[in-house]
Amino acid sequence: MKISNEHISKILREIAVYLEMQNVPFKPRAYEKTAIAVADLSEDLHALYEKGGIKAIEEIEGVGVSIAEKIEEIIKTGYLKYYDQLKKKTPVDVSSLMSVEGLGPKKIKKLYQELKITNVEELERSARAGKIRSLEGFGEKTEENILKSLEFLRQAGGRFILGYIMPDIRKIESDLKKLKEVKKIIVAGSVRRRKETIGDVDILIVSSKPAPVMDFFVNMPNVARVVTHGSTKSAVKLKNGLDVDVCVVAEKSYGAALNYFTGSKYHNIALREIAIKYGFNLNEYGLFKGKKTITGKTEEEIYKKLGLDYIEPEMRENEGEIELSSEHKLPKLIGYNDLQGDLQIQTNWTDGSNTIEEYAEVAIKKGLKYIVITDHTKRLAMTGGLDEKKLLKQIAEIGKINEKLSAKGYKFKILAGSEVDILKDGTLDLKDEALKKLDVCGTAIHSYFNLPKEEQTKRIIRAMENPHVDIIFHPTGRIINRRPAYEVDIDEIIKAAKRTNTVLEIDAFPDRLDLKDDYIRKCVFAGVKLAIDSDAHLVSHMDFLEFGIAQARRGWATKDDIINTRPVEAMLKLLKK
Ligand code: DGT
Ligand code: CA
Ligand code: CA
Ligand code: ZN
Repeated sequence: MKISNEHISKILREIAVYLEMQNVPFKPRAYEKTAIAVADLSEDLHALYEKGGIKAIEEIEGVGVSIAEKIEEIIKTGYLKYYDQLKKKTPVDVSSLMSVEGLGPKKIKKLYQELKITNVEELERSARAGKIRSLEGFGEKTEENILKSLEFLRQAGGRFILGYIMPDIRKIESDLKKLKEVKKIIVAGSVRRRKETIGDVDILIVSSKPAPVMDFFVNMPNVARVVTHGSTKSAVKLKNGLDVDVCVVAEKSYGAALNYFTGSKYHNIALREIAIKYGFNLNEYGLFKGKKTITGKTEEEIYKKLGLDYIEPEMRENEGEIELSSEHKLPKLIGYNDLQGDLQIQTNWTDGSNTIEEYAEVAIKKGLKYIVITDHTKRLAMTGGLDEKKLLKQIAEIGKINEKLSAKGYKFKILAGSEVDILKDGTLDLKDEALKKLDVCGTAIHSYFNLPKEEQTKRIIRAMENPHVDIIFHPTGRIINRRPAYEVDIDEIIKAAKRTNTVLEIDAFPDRLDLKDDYIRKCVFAGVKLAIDSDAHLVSHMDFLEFGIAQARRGWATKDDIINTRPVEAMLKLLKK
C-alpha cells in the first residue's frame, strides 16, 4: 500500500489534538507544524523515503528526529502504534471533529472539557442549542460557521435541507432584486414547492437588460465556480456546495416559464397532456394553439385556460391535485400567517438555551398568542429532564410569568406542558398525577428506535391511550439525511389517533419535518387533528414554524386541520378532557 502525504499529515494533526487534550506541553505544536509541512510538500514522502530512507525525511524543513521515525513507521507498516494508543486513551472522535472547518486542537479540547462533546452529532446538537457561543474563544460567529461546515460536510453529494439553506437563498434573491435591471424575480423549482430537501436552486428573472444581471450573478462573493455564463442563462456553484441556476425570461412568457420551472416534472407532464386534449401546446414560453399564443403571462391564466383552478406550488406533485382542481374541489391550504401558538418549546430548564420569559417575548414579537413549554422528562438525564417535583415548580413559575405579562397588558398565554418520554413499553416517564396538572401533554420517543414494527406501533398506541396524553411529538423519529424513521405502521397509528382523539405533530425543525407530507395527507383524509410546532431549543428556532406550515401545505392541510391556528381556549377544547 502506498501512503499519501495527505494521510500522514492527517495522522500527525490528530496526534497534535490527542496530546493537546492530555495537556502535554510543546509536543502538540511540533506535530501540528510537521503536519502542515508534510501537507505543503511538493514531493511524495513515500517516494522520498524509498530513495533516501529516514535521513531524507529528517532533512525536510520542520521535521524532527522523533517525528521522522513515526513517519517511517507509517510508510513501512501502514500503521502507527503511538497513534493507536493515543486514540484508545481518549473517548473523542478527533478525526471527524477535525474535518469541521475552524476546529483545531485547542477548540476540540475545550468542547470536550466544557460540553463533553465527543463527536460531530454532539457538536451539532450543542451548536443548534446555542451552547457553543458562550465558550471562551468561540462566539456566535464560530457557532454559525460550525453549523455551516457541518451542513457542507453532510451535503458532500447529497441534497440540502430547505430550512437550513433558505436564509442563503433569500440573501441571493434580495441581492439580485436590488439591481435596477431586475424587474421581477422569483425562486422556482423545489424551493418554491417547499420540498423538505432541494437539489439545486432555480431562479427566474424578468429583465430588459440581462447582461449586467448575469455579470452580477456570476461575480457574487460566495461563488466558488462559474458553471456557465450566458447572455440569459447562468449557473454557479457556491462555496457551500449549493448549485444555483438563473434564467432571464420575457415578461410575456413569465407565467409559462414560472410554471415550467416550478415543476414538479410530473405535474408539468400532466398539465401538458391536458393542454393537448384541448388542442393546445404548453411549454416554458406559453400556451399555444398552432402559432397563436393563447396566454403565458401569468400562471393563473394558464390554469384557467386548461379548465383548472390555480394550484398552490406546494401541491404540485401530481398526487391527485390536478383532478381535484378540475372538479373545483381543491382544499384551501393553511396560510403562512395562520398560526396562533407554538406547542413545543424546550427551555433552559432542560436542553434549551433560553428562559421561559425570553421565549414569551420573542413569541409576542412574532405575533403569536400562546406557547406551550415542553421540557424533557427525567429519563433523558443528559438533558437534565424534569421529574414530577421539578415540573410542579416549573408550572408555578409559568403562572408567575403569566401574571407579569398580563400586568404589562399583554394578551399572551404561556401554557404548561411537557415532552414526556415514552418508555419502552409505552408507559410514560411521569406519573399521571403530574400529567394531570399540565395544560398540554406532549409525548415522544427518544429511545429503542429499533424495536420491531409491531412492538413500536403498539408502544405509541399505548401512549395515545393514556387519557392525559394530548399530542405525539415527531411521531416517526426520522432525522433527514441522518436517521431513518423508526418502523411503525402509520395507518394503525392514524387510526388510533382518531379513536383516542390524540393530536399528531408536524415538527417544524428543518431536519425533522415529522410527520412527512404523505403522512400528513393521510391524517387529513382520516380527520386526525394536527399541530405545527417549532421544537425550539433556542428562541430563533421559532422561525422554523414557517417550514412546518410549508410541510402541512404539502400535506394538503387546511387551517381547520391544525389545532394551533385557533385561539388558545378553542385549541384547548380540542384536546382530551
Ligand atoms: P430538485 O432541484 O432536485 O430539488 O428538484 P426540482 O423540481 O427543482 O428539479 P430541477 O431543478 O431539476 O428542475 C426544475 C424544474 O424544471 C422542475 O421542477 C420541472 C422542470 N423540469 C426539469 N426537467 C424537466 C423535464 O424533463 N420535463 C419537464 N416537464 N419539466 C422539467
Ligand atoms: Ca431545483
Ligand atoms: Ca435546476
Ligand atoms: Zn430537546
